[in-house]
Formats: sequence, structure tokens, C-alpha cells
Amino acid sequence: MTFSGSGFTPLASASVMLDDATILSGLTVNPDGTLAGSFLLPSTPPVTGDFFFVTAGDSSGRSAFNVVHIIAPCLRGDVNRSGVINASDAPALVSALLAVSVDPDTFCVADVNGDGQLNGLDIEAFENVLP
Ligand SMILES: [Ca+2]
Repeated sequence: MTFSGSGFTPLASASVMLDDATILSGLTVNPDGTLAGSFLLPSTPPVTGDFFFVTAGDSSGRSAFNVVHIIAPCLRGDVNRSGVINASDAPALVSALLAVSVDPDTFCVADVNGDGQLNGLDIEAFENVLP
């Protein structure tokens, strides 16, 4: 997970908090007032729907925050987003194939054969990925 921000006091010391826990400390704001870096999220694997408040603050009391929403990696065939591929995904797959349009996350899990289209070929591919 990367973060970046600007408007901090140049060369001030800074830290980053994830929710209420300090995850990075001893940082120094860049001369142009920007601050950037990266950290690992504590939830492994991250669960869809999780979210974290990321707060970056400098020693002069300037801070910025953002909310990180977790979207799980696309598991093709897990159309109902339960974390596993099984027969329960079939109705969701059919709904996605019949829908006029779907959101990008649904498109990814419903495009089971990964060809960039939602059609009957994905049903065949779905049958092949069923355990
Ligand atoms: Ca497809």
C-alpha cells in the first residue's frame, strides 16, 4: 500500500498511523512539503469491505488522512464474492451475463475465461473451474 500527501511542513519529522496504531515513524517531510512511502496492511489476506483510516502527520501538527478501502483480488468464477468458487456462484454468474452492464469488480469475476467479454463461453469456463 502506498501513500502520498502534500502541504506538510518542509523537513518536519512525520509519522503515519493506520486507524489508531502508528505504523511508520521517524519520517521526514520532503523539502517541497510532500510525504510519501509505503506500508503493509495488517490484514492478510485483506478482506473485501475492510477499510482503514490512514493518517499522516508532521511535528508541526499538520495532518492529512485518507480512507483505504479493500477490494479483494479478482478470483474468476467467485461471482458472489464469497471467497470460494462453488455452485452458489452460478446464479450470480447468470445474472452478470444477462445484465446490461456490470461494475468492474463483477465483470472481472464473471469473465471466467478472461477474454474480456461476458458471454456463454464463461459458463463453460465456470464449469471447468468448479471443484
Ligand atoms: Ca469471458
